[in-house]
Amino acid sequence: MEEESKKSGFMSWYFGSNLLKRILAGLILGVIAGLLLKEKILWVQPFGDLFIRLLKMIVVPVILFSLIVGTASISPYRLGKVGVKIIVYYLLTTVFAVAIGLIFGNLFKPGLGLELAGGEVAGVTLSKPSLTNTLLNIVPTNPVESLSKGDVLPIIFFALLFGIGLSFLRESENEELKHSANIVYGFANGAAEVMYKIVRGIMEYAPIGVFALVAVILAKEGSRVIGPLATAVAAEYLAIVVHVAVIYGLILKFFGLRLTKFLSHAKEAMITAFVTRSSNGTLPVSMACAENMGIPKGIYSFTLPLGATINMDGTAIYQGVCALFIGFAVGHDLTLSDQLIIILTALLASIGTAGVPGAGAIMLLLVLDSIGLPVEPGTPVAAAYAMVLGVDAIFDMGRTCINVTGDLVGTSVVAKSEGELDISKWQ
Ligand code: DAS
Repeated sequence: MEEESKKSGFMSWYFGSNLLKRILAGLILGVIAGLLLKEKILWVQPFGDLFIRLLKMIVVPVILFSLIVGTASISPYRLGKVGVKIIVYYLLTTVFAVAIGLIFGNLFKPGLGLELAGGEVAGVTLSKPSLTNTLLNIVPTNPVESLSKGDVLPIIFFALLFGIGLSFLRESENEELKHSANIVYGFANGAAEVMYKIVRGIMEYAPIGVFALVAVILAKEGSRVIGPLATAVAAEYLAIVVHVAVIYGLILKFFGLRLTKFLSHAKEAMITAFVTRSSNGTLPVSMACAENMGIPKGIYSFTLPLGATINMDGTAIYQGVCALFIGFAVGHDLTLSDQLIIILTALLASIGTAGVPGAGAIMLLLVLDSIGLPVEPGTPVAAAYAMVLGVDAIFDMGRTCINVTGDLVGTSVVAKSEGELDISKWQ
């Protein structure tokens, strides 16, 4: 198992860094081209807009199928105490994660004063939905209309209900019903895998898309955007450190476990997640780490795949920081009500985020929509989103590492609370 996990860890590292190196090269070349060529490089704008359109194209189908499969794969009868404990843990830590992301975003105020000029639609008046309406609008009156309009929050709500309903039918005593449910599940599972394949294909285009987005931003706005962007990245990583040290540290301590011992056990999964930027791809390594932590397979084989599907604390932190960055960059102050909406939508967005590279940047579109900052090509919001997208690989490495870390912390404390943790592995 150890040898297997080393191989899978190495293979993920090799292939992950390959694309990663190309994306980082696109980023650096974009900065150089933008600063040196200025308006002479603006002709590449369509290649950047194409990247944003590809991401917007895939949001709805990725969420729909990944959530249906993720929830339908949880056996309602297996949920039991372990299932309830791990889902409560996942939801609570994600809410804390968004809050910490917002705290650091408000502390650092990345993008404040940028006042991005953007395109000809800069004067668009942004409609700001109230918190009550946002909560009510989560329940779709017509799911098909929500799908066609790309209203992502109602789609998440409907997909969760559909998946839960499907999970019960898959365990039905009525053989005919059970057979039909498994056909639906098989279709949804196949469709989800097709969507992940398309996302991986879009990520292959990322080096070109990132180059174009960054070159245009720097040609238009100059080097003044580098500082605010670096501040946003710093805010995310500091929020991550606080989340690990404080939230995970206190949770582990409450269950009589040491954070330092946990990190020594989990480091391989954390490093693999960091370089591959894929929770799904890191799953085999996470399971090997869980085995070495003295957690029984009966627990981690349920909690880790579930966590890779619905628990994304790092992504939640990223959504909080970057929603604030984009608000500041376009001169749109986010009120307390806006930030409460961000906590709700970032929680749902992180549940809907697929465990593949770049998925969080796709979900940021949803969070921005929910606070009246839609990403429409040519607008200041699109320019600010392009900046974030340009360095997404750097954001993604950190957030994916924490996504996986949170899954392993939850699995450890649930095993401990069930009295099924081999404590000799923690001495
Ligand atoms: N890269 C995703 C993951 O695998 C997270 C993200 O993009 O936010 O967890």
